[in-house]
Amino acid sequence: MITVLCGGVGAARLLRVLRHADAATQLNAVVNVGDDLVLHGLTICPDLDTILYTLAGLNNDAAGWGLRDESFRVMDSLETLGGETWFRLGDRDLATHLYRTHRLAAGATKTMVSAELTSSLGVDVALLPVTDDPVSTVFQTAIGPLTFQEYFVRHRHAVAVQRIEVIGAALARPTDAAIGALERARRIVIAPSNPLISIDPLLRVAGVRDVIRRRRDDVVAISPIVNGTALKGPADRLLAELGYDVSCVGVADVYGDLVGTWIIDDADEQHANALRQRGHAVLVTSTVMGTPADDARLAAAVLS
Ligand code: FO1
Repeated sequence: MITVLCGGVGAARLLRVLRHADAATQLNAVVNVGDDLVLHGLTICPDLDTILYTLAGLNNDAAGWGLRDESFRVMDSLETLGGETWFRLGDRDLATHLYRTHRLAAGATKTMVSAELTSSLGVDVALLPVTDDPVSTVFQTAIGPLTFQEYFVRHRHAVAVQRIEVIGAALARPTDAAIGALERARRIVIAPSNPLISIDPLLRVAGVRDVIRRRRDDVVAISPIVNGTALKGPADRLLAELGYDVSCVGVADVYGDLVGTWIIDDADEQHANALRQRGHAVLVTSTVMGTPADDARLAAAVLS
């Protein structure tokens, strides 16, 4: 059993690579829910849905979110009515939000709904929200507080961030399923998601860091920063804005003493000693996913 701490796109791609490399191992995804939002009265869980769609083979790989072969007729009609369309909800994607919202209104938890959705779409990875309690990532910026999607989508993350808060995290409790997945896994993997806006919000849920720290020797993290840049999204700029080194070493400083082994890219070989001096083991390999050979190499590094 392997448990992966997940944000959105980077985690979804890693899970797809691991699933393809080893069909036998039970894979658990403990997923951030700080991106979640209620819009048009619908509860939307972007990180859970990105992983669900990617593992179901239904995702729009180029966009990094939503479904392939999608249409936006509802959004176009909503635009005509003068409704809110800055957060693009595809016609088929809406079915997921309608289903989840209906089930939550009936008293189901996000954990239960995630299990129903993975079952309906034939996904054999356990999709586990880190908590079923309300948490919300908020960015304190030069133009005032922004919710995650206001920052990421509405303002295209083109605004400087002074601080990141996760409202509700101190009162939130990790689910029993998430704790069980973290305690029973032979290995815990921190996916190459955005360390500050996807993984750290997940770690701030009360009790999660303690569970992971106890398992430090079995915790492996893949750096999302390669050669000073993020493969996707604003992770590199955010690290700089919040005073971290824009490298795998800066990411190691975000996670601190949770990580036993860092897997870094060949391009970052020169940082290996700094990581070892921080008490981490280091494995240098090709960490950029994309070709079958690279995917197999990364999977072998994570699984071995
Ligand atoms: N990202 C965008 O940049 N623009 C969008 O209009 C957008 C809509 C959207 C709808 C559903 C969903 O699950 C994700 C969506 N995303 C969109 C991505 C979203 O911002 C994610 O939170 C990020 O990918 C970070 O995980």
